[in-house]
Amino acid sequence: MNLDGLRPWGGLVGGDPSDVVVAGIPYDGSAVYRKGAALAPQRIRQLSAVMPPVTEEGRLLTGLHVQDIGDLDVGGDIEAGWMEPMQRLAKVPPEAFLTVLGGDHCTAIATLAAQVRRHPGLRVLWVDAHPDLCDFSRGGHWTCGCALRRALEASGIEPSRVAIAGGRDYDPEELEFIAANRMLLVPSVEIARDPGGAARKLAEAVAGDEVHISFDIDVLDPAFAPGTEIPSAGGLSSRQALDLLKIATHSARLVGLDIVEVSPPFDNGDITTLAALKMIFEVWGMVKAAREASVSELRGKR
Ligand SMILES: [Mn+2]
Repeated sequence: MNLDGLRPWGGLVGGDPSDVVVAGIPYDGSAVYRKGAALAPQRIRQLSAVMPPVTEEGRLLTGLHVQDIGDLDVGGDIEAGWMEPMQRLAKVPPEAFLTVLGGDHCTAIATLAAQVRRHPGLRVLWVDAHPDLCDFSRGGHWTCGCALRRALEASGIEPSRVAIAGGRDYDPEELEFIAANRMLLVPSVEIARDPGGAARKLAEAVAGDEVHISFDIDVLDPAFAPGTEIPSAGGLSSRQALDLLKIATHSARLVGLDIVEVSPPFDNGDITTLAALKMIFEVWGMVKAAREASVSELRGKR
């Protein structure tokens, strides 16, 4: 792909203060099936140059100050290494919308622990084919199947403050944990059968609160996102995922997004990386629209 003359992030450049802060966590040591997600931050950044600074609804993103602070190192082992990147992310001013590029889903341990420090009342929308709620999975406590379970422990976020969207592959232990902790699970099949109803159910769960979206690209059907550690059939189209995010977070205050499990070595013509970028740019559009609305509301009150 010829990227000559194009600038990263659609040319949206940083400023003080920043509206958006981007960081990468190039770690895939928790992947048990296929590694490759460590290469995602670099590829996502490279291809961010092809994105126009305009949303799909024609809203301009120009004027959005995006600051990319580069990659954070967790070392060779997330169990020993999540604390350092967490502390760096926690220093990002709470007014900035945090965008983290994984890495496998265990990078969310650092991301969510930082987010709850920045936003103590945080709720999480975990968008994923898998709940990642195993205590022990595929030979370890810190493998991808345990990502959310470890993230809850590391962050102290109550399980009931997490809503899971797009699930379709479960270990029995995960369903028990979801039931025992009264977590909301809206499976892929429910989203496919009744997209509006499923999105509204999620919207009710997060309305009025600060919300972080943890977006595992494997929530998309492998037809839309083949470049991932473990493709799972029966997933969402990218269209369904975009609509779901928009409706589900409409009455919430978005404070962060992490996109994980993009695996460039298994991608096909970069369609998975470009799908991840579409999600990022549309979410930024939602953030910008919400900020502009609150500014004009303030002006109206004056
Ligand atoms: Mn996951």
